[in-house]
Amino acid sequence: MSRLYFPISVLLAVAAVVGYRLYPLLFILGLNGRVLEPLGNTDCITVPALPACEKIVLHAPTGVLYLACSSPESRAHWTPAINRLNASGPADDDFLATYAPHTGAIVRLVIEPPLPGGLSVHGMDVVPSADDPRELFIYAVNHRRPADAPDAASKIGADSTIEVFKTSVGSAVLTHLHTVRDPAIITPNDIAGSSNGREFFFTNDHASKTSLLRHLAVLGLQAGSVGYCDVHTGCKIAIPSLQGANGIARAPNNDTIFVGSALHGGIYVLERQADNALLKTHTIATDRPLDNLSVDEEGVVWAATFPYGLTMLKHIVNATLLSPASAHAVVRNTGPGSFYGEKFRVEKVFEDNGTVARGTTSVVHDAVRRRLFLHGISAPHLTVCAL
Ligand SMILES: *[C@@H]1O[C@H](CO)[C@@H](O)[C@H](O)[C@H]1NC(C)=O
Ligand SMILES: CC(=O)N[C@H]1CO[C@H](CO)[C@@H](O)[C@@H]1O
Repeated sequence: MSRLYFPISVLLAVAAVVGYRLYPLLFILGLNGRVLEPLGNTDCITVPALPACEKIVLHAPTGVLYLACSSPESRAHWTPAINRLNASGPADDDFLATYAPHTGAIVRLVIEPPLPGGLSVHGMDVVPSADDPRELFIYAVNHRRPADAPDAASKIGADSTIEVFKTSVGSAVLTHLHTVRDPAIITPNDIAGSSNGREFFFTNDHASKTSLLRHLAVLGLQAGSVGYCDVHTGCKIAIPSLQGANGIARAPNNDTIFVGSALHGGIYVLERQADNALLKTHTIATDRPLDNLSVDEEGVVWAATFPYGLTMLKHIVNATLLSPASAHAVVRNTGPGSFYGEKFRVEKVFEDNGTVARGTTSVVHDAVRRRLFLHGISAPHLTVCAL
């Protein structure tokens, strides 16, 4: 009896542990029986001249959008965040651009002087200068292909840097100021810049560029982090061990930083300390994994969310696959619930099966002009919706 009892209890324990690890996996992959509910997707236009823009940032005073774009073909070969490391894939023709929604004008920004190692974009931030708000600092992740050993890219990963540019409102020229390369910049994903053109926080989506453990991140065996850099004094890890660290955005107070988890869902709320370390004060729960974050003029956090994570992963390498998209708004709760610890309220504001907005990784809200912009790492077009 007890001899039989022992293996059964062991089996039950193993099943419980596997189940505990597996449920989040089903949730991440969107295999937990979620049904799509189209929302906010009827009054939209698409802009196919701007494909594969992983990150979009609104210049709130003018309503102009800044975009970090590529091509779906290039993303299929070279997307270090998901281990696509074929450095001899299509030549990198990544670019930064602006889009003026009121005229439809698109401008490809010219980098001066050109970057010797080329540009392979991912996350980005655009911040008006504290000295003169008509001047803008642009901070962009650059996943350079390794220059000395392009054949070894799949083993050593990308030679990732963060580039700092200066431009002015309405200008088509980006003046290159700094290339920041540092051991703390491991697998940079997204950036929250500052108004001095010198300091920024960024997420590392993993803890190594290439390794077996990376592939087991989904089981919690490898986490990302947030780093901090000052172009004069260097970089450091501001907070280690954040599962699925992905999009990063700064609250209007500048000291609260939000980081989205592309793995287990949820938004980490971090507070900046005097030494630029970050302290986690909250985690806002969400019902699905999420990606890039932005904060609008009213302090509402907007998140690109993934109804079906697995379809999303397949879509990055096969852009024609309809990957459904959703967006959520996170509002600071000032009602009675806040007293009991519900500091934030999460509301779904957009959902679509992938025809209007496909594989969305970045969502931006223009609170003044009531527009919602959606774009995705391998999406065929920008989507602009009236809200
Ligand atoms: C996608 O959803 C729209 C309604 O939002 C519907 O008209 C269309 O048929 C759907 N397409 C697919 C491929 O499911
Ligand atoms: C900055 C940025 O765009 N980050 C993420 C957006 O979404 C894609 C898809 O998951 C991620 O790979 C990016 O790292």
